[in-house]
Amino acid sequence: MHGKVIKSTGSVYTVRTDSGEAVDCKVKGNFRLRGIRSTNPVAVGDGVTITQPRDMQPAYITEVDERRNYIVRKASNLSKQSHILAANVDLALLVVTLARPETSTTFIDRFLASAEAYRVPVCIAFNKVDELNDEEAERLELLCHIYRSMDYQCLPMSALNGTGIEPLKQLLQGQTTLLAGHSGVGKSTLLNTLVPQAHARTAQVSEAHGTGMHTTTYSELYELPQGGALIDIPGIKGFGTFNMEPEEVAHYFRDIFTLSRGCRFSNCTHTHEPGCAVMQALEDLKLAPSRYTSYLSMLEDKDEGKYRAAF
Ligand SMILES: Nc1nc2c(ncn2[C@@H]2O[C@H](COP(=O)(O)OP(=O)(O)OP(=O)(O)O)[C@@H](O)[C@H]2O)c(=O)[nH]1
Ligand SMILES: [Mg+2]
Ligand SMILES: [Zn+2]
Repeated sequence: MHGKVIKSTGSVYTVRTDSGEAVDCKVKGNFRLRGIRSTNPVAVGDGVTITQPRDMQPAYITEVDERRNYIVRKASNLSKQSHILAANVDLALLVVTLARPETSTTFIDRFLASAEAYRVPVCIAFNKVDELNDEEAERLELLCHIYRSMDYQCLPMSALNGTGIEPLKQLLQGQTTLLAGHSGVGKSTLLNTLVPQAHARTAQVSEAHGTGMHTTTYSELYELPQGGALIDIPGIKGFGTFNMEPEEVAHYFRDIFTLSRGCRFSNCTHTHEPGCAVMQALEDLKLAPSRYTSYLSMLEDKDEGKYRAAF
């Protein structure tokens, strides 16, 4: 039987078969996909073949279709393994908040670079705009300017008062979209706004630390009423890089990549070389310092061969 994975708890995968039935499946311990070292061999969004024995035995996933794309993060600090967040997505909606919790530009930039590497388009949703003070509102303007100038769509929004929800609905129509971001930024709240029957659990961020409570603990795909689907996942702490050569990192920073055409050396790493157009742009205030900092943090990751959270 063939179907699509619509929910993953890490050990049990719910598959919606092509005939519309939901079947809980397991994966055999020795199941591995060629070329991907990941902690989860199967992810929400995967097309799969399953066998369903008759005698009350659990159903098993026996094969995973080739993926159109997928998006990964490192499984944990210091881990060399990756964790596949979702497969076969049309769009990643990176939900960020400037405060409570704070999403750092390093996190945003690492996510963007990783998505670029895996060819997943990203829209940045700046949620909780109803809560911003004047200083934070100014920062929002600045960040939207930075990311729009490299052609990333930015949507200021509030899942609570409805700001930006209409344009978001239009953007999501007919697409399979991954909701990504830190714990507590409002991913499940947005899901509930767009798919009222989802009834996903949400929880207030911690008063003491201003951080999320890791409320969503599994990944699940929900059909949108207007066509398309949303994949809600647990909050992401940090974002590492994989299998990237130092020269390659710059390819996934759109602004730095464009500037690098002006560098004297084609293998310039933009760290110390003479005639570096990227460092010149930084000096001339034509490149956002936060972008350069994020770029360096990804390069460093590479040098040390291990993951280092920047927050
Ligand atoms: N003020 C304000 N609060 C919001 C908004 N969106 C969500 N929240 C609140 O933020 C808190 C966290 O929301 P969740 O939807 O649980 O966050 P999440 O991203 O799903 O978090 P995890 O499941 O832990 O990854 C809840 O108390 C929501 O009510 C918003 O636009 N404005
Ligand atoms: Mg959630
Ligand atoms: Zn350079």
